[in-house]
Amino acid sequence: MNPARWPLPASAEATANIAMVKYWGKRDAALNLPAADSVAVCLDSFPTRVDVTPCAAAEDEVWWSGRPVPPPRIGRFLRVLAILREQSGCRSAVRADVRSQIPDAVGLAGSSAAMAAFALAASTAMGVELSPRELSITARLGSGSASRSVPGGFVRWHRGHQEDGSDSYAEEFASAAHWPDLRLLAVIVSREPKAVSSTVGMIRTARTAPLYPMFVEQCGRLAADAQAAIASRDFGWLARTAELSAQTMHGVCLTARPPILYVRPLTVELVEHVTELSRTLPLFFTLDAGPNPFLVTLAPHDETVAAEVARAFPDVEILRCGVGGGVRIVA
Ligand code: 2P0
Repeated sequence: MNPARWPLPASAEATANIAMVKYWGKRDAALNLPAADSVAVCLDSFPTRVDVTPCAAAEDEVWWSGRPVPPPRIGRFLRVLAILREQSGCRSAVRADVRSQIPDAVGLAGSSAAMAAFALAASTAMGVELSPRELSITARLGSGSASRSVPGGFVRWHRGHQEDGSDSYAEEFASAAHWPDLRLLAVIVSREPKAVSSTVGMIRTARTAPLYPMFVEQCGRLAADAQAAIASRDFGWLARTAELSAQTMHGVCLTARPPILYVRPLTVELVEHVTELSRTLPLFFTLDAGPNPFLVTLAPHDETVAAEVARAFPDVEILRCGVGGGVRIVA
């Protein structure tokens, strides 16, 4: 390799992924190694694009929706660039431009898509060829959940056991085509940025919540259940597993000190309404580190679910997605 050739311009796209079994807590904060396995579904819509270009400035630059990413957030991107530089020998600065179609900071996992696309665009720009597993690991170093936006489809992120994180990566266990009827609806009840970031929230929970060991203990079992439920397309089994994972994550957050409460009154009303609807429709909810639930259903019921939710909550916005994704280079 001739380092002087690099960097070259490169662009990549990825979509967010929504966990059915949640990642909440790290066994190593510096390497973003999770305390337990998690299982997620990658979305087919609302991609995030990252363009990496050579930069005349002395230092690397990262821009998000036309604005420079400030510290400490830029540190995640610089960490990934530092690892790639070790492998490429490329010393010149780069500029990365992130353009997300997901509303920013509303807890819809936009950072997972951005970091996955960034890892592919930056590694390509620097001439570093990574296997899918290595790319997932590189994205993980920027943000844990980004490891799951690399493969696409239905994915499991392995906790791994090595101290260096070399066995902690996400892989697809079923393609998007395996369950084409699965539909996800993001219900936006609030666009306020969350008060406690996921990174801070999970560290505080692990340190202070008395119920946290119970949460971690059940993750492995729930991940196995979710994977088996998806493999057999057993909607009811997936619904029970995913709701239990989300409920216990939020329950454990409540027992942290000071308590972490991501839901808002409207979230609670929505969850109650969805629970009522689920008596007659294939439907369940999941909740990430924010007030906006994701609803999961099967086509053709997504029309009915969206209409019922819009009727009961006329002010919420609903984004509809299927399963897809997988990071890719784009022109
Ligand atoms: C998940 N979340 O499994 C869980 C559920 C939020 C709630 O993964 O510190 O932004 O960058 O590794 O990846 C969000 O965590 O945290 C997340 P870092 P990340 O989807």
